[in-house]
Amino acid sequence: MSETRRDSATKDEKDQQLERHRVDAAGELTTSTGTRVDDTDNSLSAGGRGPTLMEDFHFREKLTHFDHERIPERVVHARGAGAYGYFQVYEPLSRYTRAHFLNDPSLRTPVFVRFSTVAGSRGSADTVRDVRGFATKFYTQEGNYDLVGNNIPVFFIQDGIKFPDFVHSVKPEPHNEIPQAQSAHDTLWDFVQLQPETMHMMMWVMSDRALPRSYRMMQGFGVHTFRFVNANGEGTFVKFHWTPKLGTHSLVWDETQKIGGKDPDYNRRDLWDAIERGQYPEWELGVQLVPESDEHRFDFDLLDPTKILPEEQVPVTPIGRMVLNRNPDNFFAETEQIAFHTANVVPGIDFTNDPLLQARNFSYLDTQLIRLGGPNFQQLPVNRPVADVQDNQRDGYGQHYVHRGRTSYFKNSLAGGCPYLAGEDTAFKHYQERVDGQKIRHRSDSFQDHYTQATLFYNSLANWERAHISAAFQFELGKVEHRHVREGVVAHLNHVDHDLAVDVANGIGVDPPERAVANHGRSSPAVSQATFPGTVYSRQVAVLVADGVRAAEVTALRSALAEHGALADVLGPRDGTVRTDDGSNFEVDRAMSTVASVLYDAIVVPGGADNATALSGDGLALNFITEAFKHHKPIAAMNEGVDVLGRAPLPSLRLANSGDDGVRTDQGVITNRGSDDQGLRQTFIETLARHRVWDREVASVPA
Ligand code: HDE
Repeated sequence: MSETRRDSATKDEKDQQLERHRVDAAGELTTSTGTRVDDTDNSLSAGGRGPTLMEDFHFREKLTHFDHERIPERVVHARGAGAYGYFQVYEPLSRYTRAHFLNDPSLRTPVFVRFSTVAGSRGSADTVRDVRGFATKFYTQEGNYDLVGNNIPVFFIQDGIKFPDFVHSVKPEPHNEIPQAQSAHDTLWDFVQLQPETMHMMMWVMSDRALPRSYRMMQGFGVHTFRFVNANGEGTFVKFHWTPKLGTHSLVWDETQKIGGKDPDYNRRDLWDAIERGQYPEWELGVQLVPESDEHRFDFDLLDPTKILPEEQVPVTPIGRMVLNRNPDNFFAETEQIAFHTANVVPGIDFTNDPLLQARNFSYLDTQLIRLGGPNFQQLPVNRPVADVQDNQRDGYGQHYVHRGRTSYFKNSLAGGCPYLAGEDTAFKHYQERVDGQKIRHRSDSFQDHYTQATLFYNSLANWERAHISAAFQFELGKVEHRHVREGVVAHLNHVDHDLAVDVANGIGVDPPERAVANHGRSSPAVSQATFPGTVYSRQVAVLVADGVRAAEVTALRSALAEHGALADVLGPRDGTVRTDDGSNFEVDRAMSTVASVLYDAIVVPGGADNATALSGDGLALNFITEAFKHHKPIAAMNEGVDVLGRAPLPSLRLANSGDDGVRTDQGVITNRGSDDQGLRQTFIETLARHRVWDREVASVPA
């Protein structure tokens, strides 16, 4: 059955609940109390040129409401985008957890997911270097469960009491509020150099993980070790992993910065468009399970959120699948007002003593009280559980329920004892962990190793991934004004990997350090993005055309891509049509000047003699090709189109020559002259599926 947005047959419980709150524009204009309004353009005044009268209640209401339209943005994760969908478990997990939604494979639990950047304001660009939030609200029949994760499996700090310090350091600096949504500034790196527990996370943030190609192409992690609890009250440690069906893929740094200007909504738009097209993003949920008895089996502390549990030690078991298939109707009402809280749990899922998680369990509720203006934010449509709510909470700003009766206390006899206490089988039961200790302010010794896993991460990466990390450190530290801060970070890097530290030091003009420790040589290949499978599904290809294009080549390419779910945008010198080589008209999708190479995954130049001549003299078209090459994107050219590549400032490549009949591929540049169009299309699609051509030599390309 197709999963269309408004097909009532497929409406899940959450969608049906929201339906009661949806409002469509219709009928006559009114005030907010329903009085009909026949003029909303002219305020009531004493004469045509006289003062506005207080009596104009419509004017006052309109302006007053407008004046109050903004709420505080989230203190972190202010910029985001979200969508609805469902989660379905594969097999019952009763051995580990009693959570109902993880035990009934026939059940589709409605979800809302909000993706976000962390440091930037609500209006900042999507493609900045940053961690991405990946927060999922499961509207389960036992209440809302929030899995509030990130796309990086570790965190900057170990104890939540450091969170304000960390966030103050990464946010724009307080004296001039510069820079927006950037980590490349003195205060962040000063924090880092004085807080070595950040080093593992900083390696991830300097990696390509911080530049996702799409929200649909990033992993998600619960970060903390949580606890599953089964019906017998037995606990199992659990780490959550979301794995995207499309693979995990990133942009390149230069590209992200250009997209920031060309389309600051790049990731938001991508998510929205994919869902509108019916190309629903999908993730598999996996878990790493550790028996309680193995708590101390590892050379790091399971409670330390700056550590991963390497997949090679404890494999990830897939347990279910999530599909996002419906865009919100209203950004503010839904995506902005959704309120996540790590302490929103259901029976069968519990916390551990991870000190970061413990702090979060305080902070998220607290933050919603100020952000959403009072204690009734759970009544906002997007936040309402589909499970029945029977609390004795009353009153407060924006109370929406009309509670009837005389009682709002427990115990009562006047309302027949309702609501009464839940039974053993339905109530949340806190895991009965034995705790005893002295009250101390002291970080456990088991939290003190800050470098081993930073090195492990670095060792696990492909050469191109490592090169990106080094370049990122050089860029970021190159913006830092204080020399001692640069030196401090290099000193920590020297404990991660000496060669990396030397490379970075040389790039930022500080003295390369002496070798401090030997690299332990261990790795965890699962963390490398080079290991992720790819697909062309939903990839965007730009086809550059001008008058004289051989339209048959474009049409054949477009249908070959469509067969695999990829999209071709035909870009012309102007909107409308171009003439083809046989004199007919061919419709273009967009004018080349309204988009940019950075918004596409690959570029194709079709043949046609006049087409090639026109594109060869078009600086914009040549810029598309040059930038795409610089950003490691597949490029294909057919017949005369091959000549256009020769006009772009690329390194010398083995391109198809006239008289050749066959496909040539050199560094992901695929060309043919002659009849083997199908071979070209196939090679192009295979190359596109690999996302980028990382072994390409791009240093000399001026873009
Ligand atoms: Fe958050 N975090 N956080 N965080 N966080 C918030 O809650 C906080 C942490 C994460 O799309 C805030 O509603 C503290 C880790 C996401 O609405 C706030 C600490 C992880 C989102 C808050 C952390 C996250 C938030 C701001 C350290 C990954 C966006 C607005 C103890 C596992 C949720 C809000 C959304 C948002 C506090 C650390 C992820 C202030 C105190 C670790 C995805 O409550």
